[in-house]
Amino acid sequence: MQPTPSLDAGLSAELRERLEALDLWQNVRELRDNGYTIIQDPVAHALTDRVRTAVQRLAAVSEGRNAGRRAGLLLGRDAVFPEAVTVPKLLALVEYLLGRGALLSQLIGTVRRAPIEGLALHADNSWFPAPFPSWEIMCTACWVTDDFTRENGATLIIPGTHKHKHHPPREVRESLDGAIAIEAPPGSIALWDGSVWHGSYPRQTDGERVVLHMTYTRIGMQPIDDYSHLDDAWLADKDPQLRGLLGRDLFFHSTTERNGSTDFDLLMNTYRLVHGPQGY
Ligand SMILES: O=C(O)CCC(=O)C(=O)O
Ligand SMILES: [Fe+2]
Repeated sequence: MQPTPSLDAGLSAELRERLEALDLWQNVRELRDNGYTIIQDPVAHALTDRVRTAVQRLAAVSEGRNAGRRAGLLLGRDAVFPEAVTVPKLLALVEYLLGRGALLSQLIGTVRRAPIEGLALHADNSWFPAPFPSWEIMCTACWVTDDFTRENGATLIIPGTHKHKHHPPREVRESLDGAIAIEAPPGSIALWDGSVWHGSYPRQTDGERVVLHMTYTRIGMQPIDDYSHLDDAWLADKDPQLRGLLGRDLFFHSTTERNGSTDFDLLMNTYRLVHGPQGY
């Protein structure tokens, strides 16, 4: 058995200070021990009504097993989304899980109404074959815009299963042994790593369950959404952290037949993003 790592093992001084200032050590402990946590950030609470309305407005009927309404590729589709993906407590915990320079991977909205079946148990590392590495590849944050309770179709999760480092086996997918509901009021952001096993309960109550799902991935991985249509003019009046979240100044794909190599300035910028301004 590996000893339980200390909470701040391997974290940069800058991140430790940010986690301290934002009062996030309990959330860090929960991520380490359970694979998920619930974030209460005043910035998120202030945006929640706009997040809910925007997802409801944009969500269209989708076909298939998990029928319900969905909206995708959301970042440029309402002014609230660029604000939503940079909530300070969320970004600090994303850095705790994924390291410096993490990328936005996917932004979708879902609207679920009874009767609707729950989501099957899975780990979000869906695009990565097991075994999962000891570090997290990606993480998912779900913005709760109405009460998350079991009857309302909350996310279900099996705490601690991120330590198995593989996809959930069939027996557990069927038994849901150890599953609990993530109970949380509107304005909460439930954050889990890519390894923990989760799904959702069927919704049994009236009204709409509206969730914004925000996925981030470690630098060097392939994001799911392609936001290349959001240009520098779109970015100009946004939080500068968005450039980083969109991987705008990375050296990937910079080799051409002409230059025969990667772009040196972008390469150095990528190094700084990964290793911090002082290098390593
Ligand atoms: O909708 C839910 O409760 C869970 C969705 C989910 O599995 C995810 O966003 O990764
Ligand atoms: Fe998931």
